[in-house]
Amino acid sequence: MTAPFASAMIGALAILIALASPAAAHSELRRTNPASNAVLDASPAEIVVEFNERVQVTTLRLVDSAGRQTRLPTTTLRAAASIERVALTAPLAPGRWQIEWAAISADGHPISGRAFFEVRTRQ
Ligand SMILES: [Cu+2]
Repeated sequence: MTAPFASAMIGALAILIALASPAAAHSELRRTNPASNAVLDASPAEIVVEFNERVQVTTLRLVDSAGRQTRLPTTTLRAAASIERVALTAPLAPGRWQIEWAAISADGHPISGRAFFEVRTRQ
């Protein structure tokens, strides 16, 4: 094999490998707080979504069991960060809650997800 041919082969291989794994470039959710499926004895003080790299969170909201939505202010839209943390100004009522989030991945793609948790009624 000649040297130019060998380097052309390596180049073609690199392109094939890059094409084979486009989804690997998406940013990924690391955790939420409260964690998905958490059952809490009291309202959380804050809502946190954390990613494996810097993203821009475009939507962050809480949905109660009746479907009422509360939009939370995000700070990573202007300066991308791996963590979005929003302190709650009022305690959450007992019941089932959902965290809905959407973000622009570091590679420019939209990503979104949801996490469910429950605040238990005090005994
Ligand atoms: Cu992507």
